[in-house]
Amino acid sequence: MANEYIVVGLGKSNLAAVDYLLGKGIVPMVVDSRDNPPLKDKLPQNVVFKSGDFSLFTEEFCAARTLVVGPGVPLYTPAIKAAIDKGVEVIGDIELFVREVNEPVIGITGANGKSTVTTLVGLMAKNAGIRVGVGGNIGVPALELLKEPAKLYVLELSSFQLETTRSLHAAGCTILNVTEDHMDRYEFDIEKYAQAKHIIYNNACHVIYNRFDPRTFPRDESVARVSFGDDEREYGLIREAGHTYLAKFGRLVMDAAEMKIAGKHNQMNALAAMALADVVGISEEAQIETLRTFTGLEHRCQFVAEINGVRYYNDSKATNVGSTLAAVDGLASVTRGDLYLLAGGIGKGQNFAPIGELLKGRIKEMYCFGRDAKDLLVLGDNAVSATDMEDALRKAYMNAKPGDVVLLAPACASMDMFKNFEERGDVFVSLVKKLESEKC
Ligand code: UMA
Ligand code: ADP
Repeated sequence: MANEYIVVGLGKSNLAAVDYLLGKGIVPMVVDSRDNPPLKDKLPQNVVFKSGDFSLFTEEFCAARTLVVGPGVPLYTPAIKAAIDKGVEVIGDIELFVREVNEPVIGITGANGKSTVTTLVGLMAKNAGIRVGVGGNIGVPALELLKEPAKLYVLELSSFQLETTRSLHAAGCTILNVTEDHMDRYEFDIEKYAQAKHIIYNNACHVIYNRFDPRTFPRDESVARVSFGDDEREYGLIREAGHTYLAKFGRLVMDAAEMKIAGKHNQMNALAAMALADVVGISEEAQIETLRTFTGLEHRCQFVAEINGVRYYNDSKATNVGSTLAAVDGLASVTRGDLYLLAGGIGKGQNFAPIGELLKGRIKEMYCFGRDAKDLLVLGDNAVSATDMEDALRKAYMNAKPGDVVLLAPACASMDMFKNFEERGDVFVSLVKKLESEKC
């Protein structure tokens, strides 16, 4: 007999999906392309697990009622595509989640800033006394949030997750920005990546978009919308007497200098978070309190140490070119001398040319390591090869003078040399600390 439900790819979101389906009395079959995916041991005994290239399962996929596909598995995988062509329902964990909950959902996507804005909105709700669940791409699978029912859900949504979601009716949602990332999953076409992100706006009550990034503009004329951006309109910035204020429709809300997270990109993140908070009625008092106290997430332009007058920053979460540019820009105010960049890893098919522009002035030297270092090394004579991150750091340490900044903001994914961006950041922090102790 055909398996009604097949869970494709055993990552943490699909482990939560298995748990959820079992709770509904549905016993799915689970397949993974890896022989021993790390979470295999967590599957209950009564769940059949099969491993192997997905092409081996084409017939089973085509005979299923529903495939629940993990975000790490592309929908163009031939066996999945065959099932789609046969009319099999293909969904992901977010679709299961939004079908289940009746409470308002806020959805946040974008190439960069998702985790920061998701965290800010979650904290704003919490500070306003609202029982809130925060999850999605940020790391806590959405279905796990059902264990502690909330009155409001704030979800970070990746383009991969949105591709398998169709029933989201967000109370408020945003595409923060669209710059190149995951190009290898989107036929090297940024418009295809943008299209996946636009799924978040379908049937939304309120859309928040970036008025300086046309790729984020809602394409449905009838949807209620409000924008954020770096001018005085709507949610914007007003500059007065040497100060920059976060403002709503021309009204000053708070001095941006009161925020602990720096850089213009974080001012944009704050504006987007306030706009989202407003659509679900989170008090302005809670919004301001959150923006005043939030010190930023780990691995995002995190200050690590000052050694011999040189400041070291960990921005391991900069996994694409846009985020590296934002990090360099954001650190401009603390860089009294030169900036040295550590970059490299898996390039995901991005165009690195904007980093080449920075090498003409803003960046003194860039030390390149990892699988796609060769694509960075061609950007300028001041792009220098390093064998690994430790070698890159040593080189920066040797060259930097008091007042300079050394920044890890790799513009690449980490999985060629590390488990994930967190491990990459942790290794960097411990190497910097080692340098600091050697100096003492
Ligand atoms: N994999 C295989 N074979 C399979 C299935 C998966 O090799 O059969 C690999 C994938 O290629 C991937 C890993 O296993 O490298 C895990 O993939 P998954 O889709 O099962 O992922 P989960 O563990 O469920 O984690 C996912 C998100 N991962 C991805 O989108 C790749 C996590 O985002 C997210 O936190 C989690 O769900 C909870 O919702 C991570 C991420 O890198 C942080 N996201 C991308 C990004 O932010 O740029 C989109
Ligand atoms: P995401 O979850 O989308 O990866 P994060 O909030 O984790 O975003 O930030 C990742 C990195 O992206 C940050 O360290 C910073 O360098 C950069 N960044 C954050 N917000 C923005 C933004 N609004 N625009 C461009 N880059 C940003």
